[in-house]
Amino acid sequence: MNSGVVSTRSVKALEPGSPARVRGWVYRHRDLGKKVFIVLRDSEGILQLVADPAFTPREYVEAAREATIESSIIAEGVVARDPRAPGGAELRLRKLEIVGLAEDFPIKGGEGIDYLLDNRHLWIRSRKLTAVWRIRHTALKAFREFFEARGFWEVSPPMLTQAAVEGGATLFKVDFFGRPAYLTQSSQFYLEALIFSLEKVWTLAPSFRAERSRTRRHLYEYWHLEAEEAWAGMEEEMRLVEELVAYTTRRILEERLEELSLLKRDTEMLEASRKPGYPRIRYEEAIRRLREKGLSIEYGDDIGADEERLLTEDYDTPFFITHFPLELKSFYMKPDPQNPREALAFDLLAPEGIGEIVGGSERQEDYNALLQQIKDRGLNPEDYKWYLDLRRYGSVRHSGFGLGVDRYIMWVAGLDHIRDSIPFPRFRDRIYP
Ligand code: NSS
Repeated sequence: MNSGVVSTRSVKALEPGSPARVRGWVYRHRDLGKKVFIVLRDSEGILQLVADPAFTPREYVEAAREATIESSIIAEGVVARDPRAPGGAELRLRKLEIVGLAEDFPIKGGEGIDYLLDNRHLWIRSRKLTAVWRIRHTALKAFREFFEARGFWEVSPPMLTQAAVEGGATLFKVDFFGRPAYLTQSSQFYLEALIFSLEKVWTLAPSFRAERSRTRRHLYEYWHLEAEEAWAGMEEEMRLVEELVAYTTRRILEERLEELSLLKRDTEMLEASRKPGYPRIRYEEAIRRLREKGLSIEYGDDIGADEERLLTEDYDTPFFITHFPLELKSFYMKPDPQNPREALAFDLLAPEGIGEIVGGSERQEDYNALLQQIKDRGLNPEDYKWYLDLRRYGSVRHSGFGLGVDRYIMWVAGLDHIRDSIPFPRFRDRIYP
């Protein structure tokens, strides 16, 4: 099947004069009359191919001439050094087979965003987006390595649910055989149920939020990395989060430097985030800083995207905000015994204007207290019956968090908009491909 095909990357490691066979898609095409230059793209990169009557049989020079942009081809030739070629090497063609001749490719450069989104299924071939998918792959791999090394169990919770985790306003309703069901906002409650047997669990799954606000960091469907630990308090959970983020960032710096450079990502900024020990400030302190920066914000006000952006000016690495007023956070969080007006909750904000990438907390593990918290929020305890049950049978202190994978990728890859962190983003009020 492979029949001696090598990648564009490995061709560059071959000695000049070596024969090589490659395959991929026509990325650039230049017809100079006598000679034809093709830049071939495969999953590893690009390589210049040269068809020249001086060394290429006539029929293959013609095939090279006819190979349109995005045609799939298989080519054979001899490796030569050429400082003008991308990567310093080229392949002098002996043979070229067009596998699938492409029609006039609808993306030529310079198109508007709506046109590009309509053609997302073709746009995702771009080198820039391909670099993002490769970075994303390494992040997903690192998440799994991290949890595996720490003895966490990977579990598979459902996406169709009965009740809100993070407030009713952003629920997507589904017709479940005539009864309402919802697309999950978070797998947290199911993870909480699983800690009573597995103790430390994690999952990577989609979450859905019908967000009213259209911002460059919100998707309707996003990938959520969530973990939950029995016997752990907020402090241990924050350490786990920073170690996860530092580890993953380090892996990406080790494996994906080429992709980061193709994206023109300033990696010096990322270097600072390789190690855990990220700064921590309390909500109170965040409000004080925002006031110093000239905002008219009070204790008790929400810290939204704009405020977060201002706070990120003070740091080069991710940093935590902790101890939010209870009413700003979800009903299931545990109040701080030192100051019961504040929740044992934390957010991790990424620098460079990105803002919140992780939300986590210690959970209320006491049955009566949780029931009261549900009632205080005007929620119906009936909807949370099974969740309350978890507090009736061997309840323990426990904590967990959720990391927005797409937001994390947006930060690491230095993207302007979250839509480019994922191949087929769900982010406007219509579904593109
Ligand atoms: O709402 S969160 O802050 N927290 C939870 O859902 C908890 N139930 C998680 C847990 O403790 N198991 O969402 C967590 C993260 C948040 O920090 C963002 O990074 C991301 O999920 N998030 C989003 N990413 C992209 N688009 C949207 N709309 C979005 N909403 C949250």
